[in-house]
Amino acid sequence: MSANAPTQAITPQLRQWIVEQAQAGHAAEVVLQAMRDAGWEEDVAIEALENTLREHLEQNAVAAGLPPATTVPEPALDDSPLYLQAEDRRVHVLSAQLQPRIVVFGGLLSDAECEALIDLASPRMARSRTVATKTGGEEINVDRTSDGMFFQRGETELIERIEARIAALLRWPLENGEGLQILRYGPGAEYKPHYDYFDPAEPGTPSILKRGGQRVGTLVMYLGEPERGGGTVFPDVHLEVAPKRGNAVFFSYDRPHPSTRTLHGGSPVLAGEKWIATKWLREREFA
Ligand code: PD2
Ligand code: ZN
Repeated sequence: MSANAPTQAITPQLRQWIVEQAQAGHAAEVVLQAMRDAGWEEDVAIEALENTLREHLEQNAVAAGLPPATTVPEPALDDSPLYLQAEDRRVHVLSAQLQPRIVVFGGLLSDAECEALIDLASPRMARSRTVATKTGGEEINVDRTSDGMFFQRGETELIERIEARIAALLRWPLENGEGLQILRYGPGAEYKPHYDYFDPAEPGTPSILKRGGQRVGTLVMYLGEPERGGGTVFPDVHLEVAPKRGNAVFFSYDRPHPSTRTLHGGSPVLAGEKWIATKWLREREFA
């Protein structure tokens, strides 16, 4: 747009026209070309299209009874970079998909960092507990046969460094992260498919949400490779991520609802031991 061109206004009539075009099944490219032909600046037209359709979908979702969408962590992938500089480390972008948002990173952690985390956690491992959504307390969960522990946020210099790296990579405040959770899966151990957000229908959820609000994203970092098995699976999209040491899988969910298609699990370890560190990200400061 030239400096002194009048800003083109996105009127209610234009929004309605855009929604009608989408409902009639016209592709975004076709609608965009029609707007260009009518004299709309390209960047204004794209923004109007994107915003209008996003708002329209959100209105439909809420009208259909879904919880409202919220802002989620998001790495800077707009111009398809092969690497992202995350504070002190250059991280590889190995794969990215939009819906659901799932990104696989390579080399987020060094081998030495993975080993150090395992060594720090080992003496403190106990059979995994998950938040008991019925009461807001903790419980042993039969769906998770791994052992685990939580670090405090910033507990050691190493953890502080990794947390700062994650905050930069995912562009999400460090303070909104839960403490790192370490899990160890031996042969046969698994984590059955589940959602990481707290189910709004469970009676314990309101008390959990007082501290930091909903979970909106998960980063699973692989610290120790099993020999076979132990991939992270996303059944709704038929994806399995290999648990390669130093790599990580990130996914986000903008509302606590299965429509996010973020059902995921840790498949059974078939041989060897799998170690992971999970960073769950909340909407607000997790104090
Ligand atoms: O170990 C995994 O791959 C896994 C699978 C599902 C981890 C988590 N969820 C988690 O930590 O939330
Ligand atoms: Zn999970």
